Amino acid sequence: MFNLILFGPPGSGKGTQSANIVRSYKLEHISTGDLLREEVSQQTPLGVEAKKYMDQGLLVPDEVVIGMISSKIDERHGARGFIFDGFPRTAAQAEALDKLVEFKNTEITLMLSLEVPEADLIKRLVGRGISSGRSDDNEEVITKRIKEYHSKTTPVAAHYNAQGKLEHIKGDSSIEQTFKLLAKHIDKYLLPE
Ligand code: B4P
Repeated sequence: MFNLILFGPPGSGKGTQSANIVRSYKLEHISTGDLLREEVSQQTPLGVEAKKYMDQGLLVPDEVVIGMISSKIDERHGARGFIFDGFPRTAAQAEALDKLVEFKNTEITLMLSLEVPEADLIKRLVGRGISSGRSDDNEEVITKRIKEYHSKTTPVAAHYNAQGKLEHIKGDSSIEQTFKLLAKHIDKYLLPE
């Protein structure tokens, strides 16, 4: 199995590039952001709880997110591999993911980290906020999300770097160009279908 973590700050293009990767490599896509937004829109108890954090630009508590991921992996057994988009976002989530995949007799193959300057991130997310109406895409909340990323999420890259699995990708060129850079790394393990 090929299991990829697509990593990077808010607005770095994880969701955008996941769609391209899934199309080419037929991996199962697990996006904690999408799963949480789905829970919020359906007003489930989990969604009502998660919304309080998301609207403030804060991370949703680890136990909520980890439980959600575990059941999604189980639902899609027999997959060629997974792309984890927006997960793990804390050291505790990374440890939980390593255990989950080990339990399923597989492991994380690779982490690709999208690097984009902060000014570009803010510009992209403000733009997305205008077109999508997402409640966490206004300048005040975006600044908090980037702060949260630096304090809680960047240690996750060190975790996979220590395992020799981290690659940095320049993510500030066009969507097509960025995909080509990502594909170069994925092709070492898996060919497009
Ligand atoms: P996410 O849904 O993961 O979203 P994101 O980080 O904002 O965006 P992403 O990097 O996917 O950017 P995108 O491709 O859309 O998280 C939302 C919230 O959910 C978090 O703040 C948190 O509260 C919660 N959450 C999620 N996972 C969690 C976890 N594991 N633990 C705890 N809480 C969690 O791109 C952004 C914009 O840029 C788009 O408009 C796109 O069109 C544009 N764009 C992309 N690539 C571009 C390029 N190359 N050039 C120009 N524009 C580009």
